Amino acid sequence: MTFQLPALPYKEDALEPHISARTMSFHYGKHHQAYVTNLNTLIQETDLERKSLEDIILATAGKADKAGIFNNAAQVWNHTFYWHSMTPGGGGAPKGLLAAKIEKDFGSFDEFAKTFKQAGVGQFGSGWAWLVLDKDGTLKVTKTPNADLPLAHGQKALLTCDVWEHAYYLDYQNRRPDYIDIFLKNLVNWDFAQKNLAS
Ligand code: MN3
Repeated sequence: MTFQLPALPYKEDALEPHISARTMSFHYGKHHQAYVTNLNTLIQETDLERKSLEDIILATAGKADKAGIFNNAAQVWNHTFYWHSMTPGGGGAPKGLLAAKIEKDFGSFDEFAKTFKQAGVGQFGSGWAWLVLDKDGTLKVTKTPNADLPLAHGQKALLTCDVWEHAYYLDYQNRRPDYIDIFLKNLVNWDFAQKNLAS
């Protein structure tokens, strides 16, 4: 099996002015593509070659001698998930079941937003901020370093924000907190998170 770069769910300039077409062109066209290309090279003629992306991630998570494969497979998954976590005209508060569950598990939407921002700002170096459904059935905010992801910890991902510098540096330079504010205010795709919760 050869993995392909999945299509973006919108045009490269669709998230402007919040995320520029220039950032999208590098982030999607160069970074995401490189993870796909590297993964295909690394699994060639191994027993992972015919497995799904999720199975490759689960088979290599936590194995030091498979770190290269894990990192590239997880980054392919993470980026596809991140593109869908945003939508033109997104942001603000969710509605319906997800809104009720956020209120129940975090106390309020504002408390969730504060915790999510803290996770993204507080991730030292590269990584990801997540809204997940944990094993005990409650919603949690987590952060993971580098390529690590909820799937490797038995959690279901509902939403993610990429906090690697390549996600925001061209548009926000060192201002990661501003990028996360904009992500929450103008970009979050709550329909996608709701769909993930229901699946
Ligand atoms: Mn990235």
